[in-house]
Amino acid sequence: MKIYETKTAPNPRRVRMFMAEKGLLEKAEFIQVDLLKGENLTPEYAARNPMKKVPVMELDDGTCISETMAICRYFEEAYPERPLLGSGALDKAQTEQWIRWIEFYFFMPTGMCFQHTSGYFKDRMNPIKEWGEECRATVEKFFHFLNAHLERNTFICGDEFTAADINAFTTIDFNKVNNIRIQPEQTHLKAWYERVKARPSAQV
Ligand SMILES: N[C@@H](CCC(=O)N[C@@H](CS)C(=O)NCC(=O)O)C(=O)O
Repeated sequence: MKIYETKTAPNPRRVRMFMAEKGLLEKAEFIQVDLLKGENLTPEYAARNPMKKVPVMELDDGTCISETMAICRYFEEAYPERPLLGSGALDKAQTEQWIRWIEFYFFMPTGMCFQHTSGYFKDRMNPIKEWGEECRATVEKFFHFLNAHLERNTFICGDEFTAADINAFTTIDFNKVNNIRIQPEQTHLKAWYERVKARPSAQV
């Protein structure tokens, strides 16, 4: 199996961390795609993922799956132990709810803030600084929301570490590029962040 990815990009990191938690990193060959050079924009790459994004998982028979959570879903079904997307109907629904909240209201504005304020992809999009700043405010609000939630919870979905923690943790780390960091008064968020950072999977 191959994973096409970019070591510094946040979506591939979500997949690597998910795989590390399940002890699957050895199963894949990781192939680096240079986004700045546009290696993801070639017809050859588009044949793997017409959306031209990383990560992409390519199975040995050539089947390609893109979208971070679709790749994680594959690993969850193929290697159920230990579950990272919930166990049982209610738990799975709650985990999915958090994954979607984090993806839509935290990860997306984080990416928009980066892309629209840094001009990183200005060769392929039209950055709108005001939109980037609007997204920054949304991200900062979510830091507060998570801090309040984590006052009562060890992990995002309660007692068990899940992919929701992976997604929130990698989003917080990526926010360094936006110069958004955990604030001193966000003590619950900071304590949770340190708990997740101590896991070996946080190093990959
Ligand atoms: N919804 C996709 C998003 C993938 C994505 O946006 N990847 C970024 C890197 S984190 C990318 O490939 N950007 C390259 C570009 O936009 O040209 C997922 O969840 O995997």
